[in-house]
Amino acid sequence: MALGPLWLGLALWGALHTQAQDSTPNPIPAPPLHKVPLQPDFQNELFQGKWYILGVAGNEINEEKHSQLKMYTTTYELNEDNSYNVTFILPWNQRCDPWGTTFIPSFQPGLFTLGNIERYPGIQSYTVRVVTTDYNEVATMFFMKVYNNQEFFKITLYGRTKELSPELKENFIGFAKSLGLTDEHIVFPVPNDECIYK
Ligand code: DBH
Ligand code: DBH
Repeated sequence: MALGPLWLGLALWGALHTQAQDSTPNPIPAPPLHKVPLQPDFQNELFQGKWYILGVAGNEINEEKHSQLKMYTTTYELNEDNSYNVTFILPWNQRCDPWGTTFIPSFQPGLFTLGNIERYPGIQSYTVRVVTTDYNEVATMFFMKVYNNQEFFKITLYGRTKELSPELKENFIGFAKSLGLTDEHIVFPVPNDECIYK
């Protein structure tokens, strides 16, 4: 049934967040948006395809809890109306759970909101910003959501391959810190071969 993976994904997503909420009663405040660049002249067609999630940092990310986070992939496919279908396969508990969502273009290229937001209980707003990308090697993304009146943000380092140079990782750490995040909020998912789209 088509709804199956989605609901499963949502349930897992919810579980992750409920867990995270407990540990972050006073999250680091979300940065003012002027500290978060936007990729100039964003080319939505070139951005399509598969990306590996090579780094994650955010005010809900906790090194202790997420240090074993497995690398996963996310795939962007452009629809005719310029929204993206975004699909993931999350490696959870020895299973690979596929799920997906839609990013709807917002008022500038490279800015998106989450489609069907009413399906995500407690999420009041969700925005996505392509911070920087060269399309064929690396991208940095910024996600911000308002959940039960609290602001949560995260940045992700995407790579077209499973490895990036140490320099690119250092840049990512530097960017995370410029947004007020500290080392314990930055994780580099563990490479693995499970659940990776071929
Ligand atoms: O790309 C991502 O990592 C991502 C995008 C949208 C994500 O982890 C998510 C929603 O939960
Ligand atoms: O997509 C997400 O799951 C997400 C987005 C922004 C998240 O988990 C977060 C901030 O902590």
